[in-house]
Amino acid sequence: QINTAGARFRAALVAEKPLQIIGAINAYHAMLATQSGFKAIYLSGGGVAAGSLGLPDLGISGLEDVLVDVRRITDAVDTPLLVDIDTGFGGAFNIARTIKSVAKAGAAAVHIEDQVSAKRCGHRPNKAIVSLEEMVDRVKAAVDAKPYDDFVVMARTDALAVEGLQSAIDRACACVEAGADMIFPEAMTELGMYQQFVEAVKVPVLANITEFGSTPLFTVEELATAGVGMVLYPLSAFRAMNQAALQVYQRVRKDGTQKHVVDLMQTRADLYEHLGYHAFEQKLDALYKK
Ligand code: PYR
Repeated sequence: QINTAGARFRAALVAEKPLQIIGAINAYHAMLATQSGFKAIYLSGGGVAAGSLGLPDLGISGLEDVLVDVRRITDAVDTPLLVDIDTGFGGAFNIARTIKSVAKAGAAAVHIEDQVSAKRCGHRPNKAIVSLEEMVDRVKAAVDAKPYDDFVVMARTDALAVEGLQSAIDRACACVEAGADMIFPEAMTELGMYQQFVEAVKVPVLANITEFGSTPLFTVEELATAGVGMVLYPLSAFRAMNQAALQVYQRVRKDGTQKHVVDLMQTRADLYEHLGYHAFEQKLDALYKK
């Protein structure tokens, strides 16, 4: 067992090329993802907003909201967790506090972006970004606040949609210069764009393969040819669970029974299996043996 979360994230990146990073909306999903073989997991800002708060991904949620979910996930699994910290939740000292708090809560890595604080989902229109200088200051504050060297600060740029590819690449290079460990070019529209980032930044590059967005659903094999280091699926399971939940709610309401949707459900036996329920029960029986 490698003893810091950041070191475990870096080891995963070496072990798997490109590294698949799968979104886990809560502690139980983190367990399911881990048991499915994923070597790294992700807490989406859009996911915290929608799933934990019932709010859109518009910079409404704050550090405490994210920390609650990070702690729950890292208490359940050792799988290294990448956390979306949006714009860092404020100025230099707020960013420092965010990094320290998220790392203390057990996260391995964060991504911090160059949108204005009243941010939008990366795959929606009308985004606005801060200047390159302001983004570099964010990265400097984040890197300076690292509690240990292996903690990963990833810089995300949303510039493609606002200023174009060259500006996005320039920003990424400036962030690496300022100490960013990895680069997340958001909302790419062509495979070749990733390759240009990879060649320019010389640090691992993440491709966000989110559904129903601006980026085609490139496969791991395709992204490997472009030299991408990490492939992110931020909300895939969340979208699927939402669809299943809505079907169950609507059918139970309409039919007066859940009989027609039982096939959509995880069985009690499977739930207990993935949770390790029986080990807890046996422990209890052993503790309080009569
Ligand atoms: C999100 O899922 O919220 C991202 O920013 C990728």
